[in-house]
Amino acid sequence: MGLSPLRAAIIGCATVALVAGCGSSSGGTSPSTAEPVPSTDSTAAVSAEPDSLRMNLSIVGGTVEPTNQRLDASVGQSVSISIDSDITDELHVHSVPEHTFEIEPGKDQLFTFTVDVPGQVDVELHHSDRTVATLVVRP
Ligand SMILES: [Cu+2]
Repeated sequence: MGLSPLRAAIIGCATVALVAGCGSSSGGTSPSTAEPVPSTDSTAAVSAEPDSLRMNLSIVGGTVEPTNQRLDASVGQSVSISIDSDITDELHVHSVPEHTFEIEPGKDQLFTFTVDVPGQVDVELHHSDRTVATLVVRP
């Protein structure tokens, strides 16, 4: 008899409050300088826009670096996370709608998403159980 493939319930906290995060995230607001953001109409184009946020993340030897980053972003801005990892993990972006990316062992895995709803967005590693960053997304 064949076992039906175990489809792990990786939904995670998808059913929990969307923006709240899986774990408790540190709150607090920091005064941010208002910077002029050029408005762009096109959101569909996959291009290397200058107006994009990029961060690097490494998961090596059980250590995640960095963690608990606080990043300012704007609605519609593209956010790229480049990951070096020696394990599989799941990157979960608590935006609305949320994004989930499967991380494989390997270097320079680039995951890109945009956030369309302002607010705080936690970016988490579900297997490592770490909060990588909190995006503060402005309208
Ligand atoms: Cu999550």
